[in-house]
Amino acid sequence: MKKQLNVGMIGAGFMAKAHSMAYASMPMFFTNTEATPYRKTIVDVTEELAKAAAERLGFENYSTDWRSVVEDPEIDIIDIVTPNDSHAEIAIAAAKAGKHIISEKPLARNAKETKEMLEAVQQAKVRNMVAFNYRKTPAVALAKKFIDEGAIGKIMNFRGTYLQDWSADPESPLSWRFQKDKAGSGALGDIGTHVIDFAHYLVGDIAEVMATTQTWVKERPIQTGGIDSLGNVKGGNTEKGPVDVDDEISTLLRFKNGAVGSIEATRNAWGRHNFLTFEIHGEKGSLYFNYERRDELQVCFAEDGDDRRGYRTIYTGPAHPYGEGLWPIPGLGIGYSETKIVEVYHLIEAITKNQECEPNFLDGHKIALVSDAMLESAESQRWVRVDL
Ligand code: SOE
Repeated sequence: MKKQLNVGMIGAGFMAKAHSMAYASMPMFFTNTEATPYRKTIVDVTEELAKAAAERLGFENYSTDWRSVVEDPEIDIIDIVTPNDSHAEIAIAAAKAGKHIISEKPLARNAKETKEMLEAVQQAKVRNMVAFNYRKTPAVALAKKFIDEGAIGKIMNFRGTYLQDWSADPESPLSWRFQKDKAGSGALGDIGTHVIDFAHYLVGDIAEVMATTQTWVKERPIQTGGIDSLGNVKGGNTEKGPVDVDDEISTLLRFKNGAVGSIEATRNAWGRHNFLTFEIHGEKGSLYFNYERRDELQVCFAEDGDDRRGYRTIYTGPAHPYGEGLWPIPGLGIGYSETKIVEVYHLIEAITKNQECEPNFLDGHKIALVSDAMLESAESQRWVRVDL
């Protein structure tokens, strides 16, 4: 019988669904683990909501008191899927209670909070992971493998975008994602941080940034009911409230290793749904990835002859990262779920093998430092050094 690691999940929205699905499915995909996750207790704000979440997402127990779940000796892992303003408080309490932690991204609202979280997990010596799941896409991990093998040589340029359109409609409600005190920032924290994670994972630490931000829709209908409405909810509230975060950010980058690049993020790009991309140019070749075609990595190797050099497409499958657990032939295709399943697999492996999680709270903290520098640069309209 495998060891069972009990999960206490704090929050019961969109990400709770994604994480619960991954806990349930991971043992069916990755059969070689020493332990399996068990959905023990879930927390929501009212008894009725918590009970419904437990039934829907397959948890044994439910609660309205996250502190009692964090203190529960039967719980091994605290999974934080609440809005950004509560990540720090929950993670610090969980670390003090000796629990391993996975937190949704961004790790917190700013680097002051992420620093405190990092210190807490380091002091408590608990495993800690931040859920930048897109680096768990096989094609992205394949890009990392090629870079580490030197297949494209020294990197010169990283060009990353994350474009969505669910908030382009001005009637899309004022959820917590548009409020600075709850979210920390707008498109930057919500989706731009995924691209910063790609940049750090694939190229190296960002040293300096020059950014500009825009808030296109300055007020939105106040959200009624639920905690996280993405997109237009027909027949919603007519009363409006102010948006005090960025809708869009465009940034130039200088990396510590000399590479340069750019990042753009917006949730107001009509026609772009989850257009998360990178193009990386090295001295010996280039790599291109677009999550909207997530099974593919485009590669161009300079050493190919003049008459055949050009981008070609590698369709990921069993020969590529995570292929041992995912589907047995290329072409069956992966989705958002599989990135979350690989994430849980790595969390369980890190806990049982006593290894660092990737990405961990240190990575989440570095991303927060870069994000803070971007906001400072947008304010001052100058290059800002990242204080890593
Ligand atoms: C909303 O923009 C969102 O749910 C992000 O918060 C997630 O991180 C992203 O993966 C999908 O879009």
